Order: sequence, then C-alpha cells, then structure tokens
Amino acid sequence: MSTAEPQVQPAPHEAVGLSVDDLHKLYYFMRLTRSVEDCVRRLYLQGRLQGAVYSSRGQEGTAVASAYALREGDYVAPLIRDLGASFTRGVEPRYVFAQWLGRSGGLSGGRDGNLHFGDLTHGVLPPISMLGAAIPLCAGIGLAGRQRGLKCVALTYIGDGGTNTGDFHEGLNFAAVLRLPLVLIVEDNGFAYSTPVAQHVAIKNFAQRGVAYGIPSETVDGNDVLQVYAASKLAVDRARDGGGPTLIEVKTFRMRGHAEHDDASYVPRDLIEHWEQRDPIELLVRYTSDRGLMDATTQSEIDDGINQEIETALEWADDSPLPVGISQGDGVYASPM
Ligand SMILES: Cc1ncc(C[n+]2csc(CCOP(=O)(O)OP(=O)(O)O)c2C)c(N)n1
Repeated sequence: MSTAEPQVQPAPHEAVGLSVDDLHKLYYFMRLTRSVEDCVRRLYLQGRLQGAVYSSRGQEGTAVASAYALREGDYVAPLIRDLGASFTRGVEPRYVFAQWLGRSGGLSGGRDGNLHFGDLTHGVLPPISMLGAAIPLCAGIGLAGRQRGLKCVALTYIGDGGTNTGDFHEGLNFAAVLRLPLVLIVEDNGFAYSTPVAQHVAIKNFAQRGVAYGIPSETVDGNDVLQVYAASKLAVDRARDGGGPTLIEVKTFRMRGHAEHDDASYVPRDLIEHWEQRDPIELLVRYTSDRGLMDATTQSEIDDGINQEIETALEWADDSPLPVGISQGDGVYASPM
C-alpha cells in the first residue's frame, strides 16, 4: 500500500505565483484606475478639463496585471488605455489629477496636454501620440540597458489599430533580430476608433504578427488578470534572461467611446452586453469571493481607502497653482552641461 500523501493541486493564482495579498493589490490598482477615470470624466463633464478624456474602462486588467509583472529598474510605456500601468508602477493619483487640470503640480508641470505624462523615477515613460512609436523606443531602452549591463526589461502597449503602423513592424523586427528585452502587449479591444477589427486587418489573432517576426507570441483573455499576469511574467522573465522579446495579445473590449466626446453609437449593443458580463474587476471579485480570498469587509475597506485617496488627491491637485508663463520652455531642451 502506498503511503504517499495525496497531491494538493495549487489554486490557479498560486499556480501563476500570486499570493492572496497580490490578488488584493491587483483589485486595488484596477479599482483605483476605474475610480480615478470616473472622477476625471465628471471633471470633463463639468468643463474643468482641457482636451479629450480617454478611458480604459473594461481594460484595466490588461494594464495592471502586465505592469505588475515588472520590477524596479524596469520600464513601462503606457498608451491611452493604460493608466493602470502607471499606478501599478507607483505614480500617485494626485499628480495625475494635477496633470489633467493643467496645474504646475502635474508631471509635465502643466506644460503639456493631459495625456503626455510619465515619471522616470518609477520607470514610466510618457505616452507618445504617434501610435507605434513607443515600440522602437522601448526596443532602444532594452538595447541601452543591455549595453550598460543592466538586466532591465521594457514593456509597452499597442492597440489593434496601432499594429498597422510602420513603427510597430520596424520596432518589433528590430527587437526580434537583436533579441532585445521587450514585452509588447497588443490590446485587441474590438475597435480602432469607429473601425471594427475585421475591417482593418485580415487576421483573427494579432499573435500571428509576432510569429511573423520569429518571436514567442500568445493570445490570452485580457479581462482575466491571472492569465495576463502569467503570460507577462513569463515574457518578462524570459526577456531578462536574454531570451528576447515576446508579443502578448490580450482580447478585451473598449467599454466607452474612443474618448468621452464619442458616444460609441456604432458599437452593437449585444457586444457591449456580452463584455459587461466579463468585466475584469467583477471577474476578480468573483474569483476571490468564491474561494474566500476577499470578503465583503476587506473589499469595502479597499474601496473606502480609494475614495479617501481620490478626495485627498483631487484637493491637492486643485490647490496646485497654474504654471507661470515663463516656465513654458523648461524641459524642452536639455540643460547646458
Ligand atoms: C500613427 C498614428 N495614426 C493615427 C493616429 C490617430 N489615432 C489616435 S487613437 C486612434 C485609434 C487607435 O486605435 P487602436 O490602436 O485600436 O487603440 P484603441 O484606441 O482602440 O485603444 C487613431 C487612429 C495616431 N495617434 N497615430
């Protein structure tokens, strides 16, 4: 008779190396992102913001779980749907509010539009408006890191529409040939502005675009943070170990218009209803509550903390003065040596 103990299968989050504390953090960063964006939308409707307001509603899981796989010394270059990556890497909401309000306390000192903010102290690069341009940039960061003997990884994002740019193809090929430590997350969220995916590419899965350049590529459910984290961690570790770039395609959905001025009336109602059932925050709540890993009290403590954090952050940003005109050239050119 065998005396071997029965094998206990790890829970899915344990199998991908996440603790219960990690799950709470993933929930916190997704919820924080959604609450901040809701607040920014209200400010926009009140006419308090300049410029367009883009939302990552429904896609918070892709940015948060992928950035969660990075470590200090790594770099992330978010796009308009990736605010969660900035928070996950340590950017504080007060600077983001100040940025949106055009105040001197914003990360660009009130000298740029609401989107172009980054914080290199946390390895967060400002989004570049020209879609695809962050890919060669991140490939270059990987190359510079290697030349300096650093084991840093650069992770960036591109929407489905953005995979049709020259920079996407040139940057990815360059990274593939030089085996640079780049992780590229392709966010297939159904639409590029008002154009459905099937009307701008002849492929079903964007992972094929990575295969074409000879790099490991896979497609995961972008609204399942466990899947996004697992794929990202594998890719980040491989990049750090000299295994070259990876393309991760995440299937997700843009739950608002391209920006708040767009009512998305061209998006079929049944598609929205389908994805409403697959909300990334709700999926994580279901996963944790079904297993007794986050009870209602813990969840409301996190939620209350976020509400308080947002209130304080907004007050701080509101108290921050507008920039003075004379500062407009600051940061445009490097200071003379
Ligand atoms: C090179 C380039 N072409 C066009 C634009 C204008 N533009 C901004 S966002 C956008 C749609 C992008 O769609 P997608 O890449 O699918 O990302 P999503 O907005 O769905 O996240 C376009 C065409 C741009 N910023 N850069």
